[in-house]
Amino acid sequence: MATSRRVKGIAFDMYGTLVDVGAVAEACKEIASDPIAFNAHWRAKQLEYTLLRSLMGTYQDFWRVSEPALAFTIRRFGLQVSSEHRRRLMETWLHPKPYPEVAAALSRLKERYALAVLSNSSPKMLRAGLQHTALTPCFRWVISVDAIRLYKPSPSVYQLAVTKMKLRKEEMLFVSSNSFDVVGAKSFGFKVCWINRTGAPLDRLGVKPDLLVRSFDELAAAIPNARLLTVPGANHYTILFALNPHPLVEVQRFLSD
Ligand code: LAC
Repeated sequence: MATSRRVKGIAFDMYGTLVDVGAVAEACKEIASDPIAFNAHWRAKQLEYTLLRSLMGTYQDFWRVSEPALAFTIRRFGLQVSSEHRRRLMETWLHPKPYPEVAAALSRLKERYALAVLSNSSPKMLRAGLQHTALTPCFRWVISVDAIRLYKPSPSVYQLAVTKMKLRKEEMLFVSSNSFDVVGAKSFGFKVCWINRTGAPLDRLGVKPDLLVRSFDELAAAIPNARLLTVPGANHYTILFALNPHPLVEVQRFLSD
């Protein structure tokens, strides 16, 4: 028999989800002839270093991981970059831009749900980024992996959100635009919404999100009337039932993919 539980809390990834990391690509224009490729490489290296450091048990915070990832990328692209330019590039992480619809959608969601940020980023970067975007008041918790010195997608990180928010796993929705984070959170046991703005393919790791939307507007429209409905045996998918027809169509299309 199906069981359903109301969503009580929502935890959000930060970079690429709440705020636009494309803004970092803008800054890369000053040093690289292909700033998009440069930025993508830097971002991939940053992620790789978080994974490697988690596996090696040699945690350093996200700022300290990002600097050597930048140095590697500069070398990889054969560039000469002054320390002043490097500093400016790093500082773009402290001044991100929120996606345009995020603030209004969070204000709506905040009325009904306890909201948190759960990020691989360091406390200093999170404080600066949330202040810069004026999103700080939207969140009851800002949770950095720094507390446990491990990075997402380690299950310990998702458990940290459960512990801090004092909710059951089943009462939470996790929202991310990053495919690795979507599959990590889903595999931990969260209900997961993937905000896929670009139509990116999902990593093939055997799990899929419960809800697929293209923006925070679609998320905010979908969930106020939603119940999380767990249907045993239905390919282990949990379908987020929404009155708004549009995301539901997307979910059905996605689940049958
Ligand atoms: C986050 C980025 C670093 O967790 O993926 O906010």
